[in-house]
Amino acid sequence: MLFEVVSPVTEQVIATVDELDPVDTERRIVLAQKGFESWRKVPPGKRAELLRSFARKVEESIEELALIEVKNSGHTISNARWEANNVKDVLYYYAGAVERLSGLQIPVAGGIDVTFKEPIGVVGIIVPWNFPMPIAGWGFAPALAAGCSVVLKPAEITPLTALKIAELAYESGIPENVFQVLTGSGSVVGESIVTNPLVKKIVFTGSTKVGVRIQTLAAQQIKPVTLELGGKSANVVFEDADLEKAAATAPYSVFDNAGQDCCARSRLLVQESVFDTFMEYFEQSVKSVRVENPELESSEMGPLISGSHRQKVDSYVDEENVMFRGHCPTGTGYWYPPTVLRVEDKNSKVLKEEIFGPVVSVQVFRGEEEAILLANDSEYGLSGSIWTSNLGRGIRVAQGIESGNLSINSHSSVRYWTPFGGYKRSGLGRELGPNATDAFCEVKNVFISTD
Ligand code: TAP
Repeated sequence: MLFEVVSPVTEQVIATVDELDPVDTERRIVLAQKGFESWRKVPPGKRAELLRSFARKVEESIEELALIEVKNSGHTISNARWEANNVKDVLYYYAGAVERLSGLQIPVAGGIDVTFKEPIGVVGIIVPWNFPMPIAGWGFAPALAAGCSVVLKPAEITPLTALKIAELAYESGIPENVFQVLTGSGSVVGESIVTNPLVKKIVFTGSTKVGVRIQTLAAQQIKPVTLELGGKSANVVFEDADLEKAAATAPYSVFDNAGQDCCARSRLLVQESVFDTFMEYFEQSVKSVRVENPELESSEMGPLISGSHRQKVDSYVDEENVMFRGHCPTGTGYWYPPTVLRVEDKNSKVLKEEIFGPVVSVQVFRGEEEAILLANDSEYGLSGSIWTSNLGRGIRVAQGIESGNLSINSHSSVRYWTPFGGYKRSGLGRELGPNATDAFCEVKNVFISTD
């Protein structure tokens, strides 16, 4: 069976891709197990060299990968280049980790203890449609470095860059069956991966609803899971902040990737004393966001991923609450304008649910304590920003907010050198950073008697 892939820019079919069934999936997982048995024995120096070779292949293909993503996902060309570069970067970074993977030697009574870090086995990596390249790379680069084989399932609507990356892996010399892409739906291919006993670890990025389902299924086999789930992050602006800078960058913290970003700061909290001044600056910057054909170098925001997703985003927007809007094209493409809402009801679903589109709601706070209370008034805890010129306040507020990734005077969320993940219903476990390979290793403890 084949399924069609549609471009959100042209609304045209741009590719047809294999739709695997449970039997195909099982067969590919058996091959991945064979791949694992040989890959785990590849000496560390050689494994590192193969990962560097894979990274070089990605590096040579940045433009091609970026253009595929623009067409398949509607990402702007500049973002798509960043995403392809990020895959290259994590491959180089974790190639460097291969030769540093080591256990401990522990003195104990009657002998010594040594610990070995052993690769866990076949790893299933299930990724969403919003950032197909980097999210896949954050899973497969450390997994391969640890000596695991990988079955990667992209979202059915955005499989094209994953398929290209699999080709590059093969051309770079990564042995057959060690890195495979399994295309098809989540309910069929995704669940077959999660429930297959040969798959020893799941890395899932996606909605909290599906994350709960995956954790429940994995629990039947006591299978470890890393979950990277939804978000509803706060952007907190204090009166002592550089208001112009905070307002000029705020649109990119929420409208980047058309708001289809788990780290989007979709709740803007502004201190009452500077509310009017800040909102004036913010309106100017929202209206200047260039929403246009994502292939253009000048484009800052492309369309939403699909017509049905646009309908869902729009269902959250009550015209009475709209403070102002940016511009977007009309006609072909799933366009939606950057939209700013003022919502008074703290229990409104606009403030509670992840809209996953270019929509931000604005709230007012009086002091630090209220800012923290409002920021934490969410079931999610993934990301967020704090704007202040008082570093002590910035740190106090960062300590008070329940979230896995915060930035002070910045909208940065992801740096591959540092751990990334969520509090509360935003996830379980951490990706990236120096310890990411540990999630793909078992620790074996061996006691050696000296008697
Ligand atoms: P989901 O609908 O949850 O889908 C994510 C992936 O899971 C897709 O590949 C999907 O396949 C697959 N899937 C669906 N049902 C499954 C099942 N029963 N068993 C196994 N796999 C299944 O999310 P989405 O709509 O693609 O992505 C948006 C969500 O991802 C948002 O909530 C966003 O916040 C979250 N997200 C989180 C992060 C981090 S790092 N925390 C990053 C990006 C996105 P098909 O789509 O092919 O059916």
